[in-house]
Amino acid sequence: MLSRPSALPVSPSPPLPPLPRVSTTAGGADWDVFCRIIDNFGDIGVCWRLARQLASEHHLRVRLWVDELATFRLLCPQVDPTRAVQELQGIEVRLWEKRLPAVTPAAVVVETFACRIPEPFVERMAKRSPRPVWINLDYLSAEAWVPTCHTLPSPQPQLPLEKFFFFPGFTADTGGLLRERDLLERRRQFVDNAGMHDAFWRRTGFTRPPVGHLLVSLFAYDNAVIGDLLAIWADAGVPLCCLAPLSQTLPAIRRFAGRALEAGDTFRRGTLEVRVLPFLRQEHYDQLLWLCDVNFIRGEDSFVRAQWAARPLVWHIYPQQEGVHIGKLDAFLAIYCADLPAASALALRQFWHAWNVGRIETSVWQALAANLPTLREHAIRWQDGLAQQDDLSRRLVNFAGSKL
Ligand code: TRH
Repeated sequence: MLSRPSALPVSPSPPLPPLPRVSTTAGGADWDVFCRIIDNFGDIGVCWRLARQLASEHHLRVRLWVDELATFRLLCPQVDPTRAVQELQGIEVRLWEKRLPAVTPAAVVVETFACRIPEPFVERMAKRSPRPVWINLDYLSAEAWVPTCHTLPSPQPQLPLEKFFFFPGFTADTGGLLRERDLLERRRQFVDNAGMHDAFWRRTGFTRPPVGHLLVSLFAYDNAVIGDLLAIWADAGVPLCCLAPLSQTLPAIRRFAGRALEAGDTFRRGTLEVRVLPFLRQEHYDQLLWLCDVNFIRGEDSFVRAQWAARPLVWHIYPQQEGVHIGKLDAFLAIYCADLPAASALALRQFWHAWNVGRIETSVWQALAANLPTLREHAIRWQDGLAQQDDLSRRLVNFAGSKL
């Protein structure tokens, strides 16, 4: 069971005062988006990104319900965890409490990751005229069954409502991937602008890494082989700067360093330099991915962002019972490696498996490192291919529009 943000070494916030009650805008919302933060950041990472796109690119009045504001604030420091209703970047953010206020459901209601909207709200949806379009935004997967289930309706036995299942994916016959309209242009501008790089390093409390260092970002779940990999990098004889934002990797990094490291600290051994970064706001995390030569990412949202960064990536997939996640890992490797030269595909497969099953040999890292030039070109081609497709928010708006 993965540990929640409270495990992260973040300064304890003062006890929360009672929540003020304020009424909503009379006009209500066009879209309701429900987000339950199970564990980690992916749920809110995806929902906050979607809500902003629906508002800024599709000019919709969005009401985002979140059951845990403290975690939300880590990704978006403007969030005020003491407020039950607040306006953020044109979005009405509401604390999802046990009893929801009696608001009128929006024309489109998005339940994310099967977070189960409270019954009373669903009953109000059934009484609303016209009835809302009810969509469950599901988890991302590259598995072959996804296109066959995408947009399938599921009639609700007790209520005159249908819920549609909307699956993100990598192909035209799925829901696609979240990609802000200006994302690739923002990346292009950042990558070519040394001043913006310096601003990034200053913001993280570091100077620019020495030229010639391989820059590797490290965001993963707690993983028994983190120490082994750091040791391999320390003895590799190739200068490598590992940039680790605060996450579940920190305990293993501390064990390797043999001392307590905090955000802002640097640790060196052999040819390895480890920098512990603060947990970055979402748009700054993108910049880290754009700056690095290899990105270790996890879960769902950072996995997608690393693909838009067009750099070689290593995916630590969300562990599931009975190794189900390895099937999902292989499903993605099958499409990602399809046009890769055999040697590079083998190196990538072997390293991703080693990283996810927890056994890393020096030779497996050396093979991946030797294939980085090819993997770099491939990452650019892969991103180009994905960018030819409409993004998820566009497909979701079109789908909902077809049901309204
Ligand atoms: O945090 P995650 O492990 O979330 C997981 C996954 O989404 C998984 O699929 C889901 O089942 C589980 O939650 C419930 O990984 P993910 O999806 O990459 O989300 C991390 C978010 O945190 C992403 O939006 C990027 C953001 N982030 C920052 O904003 N700043 C940072 O410094 C870092 C490291 C991440």
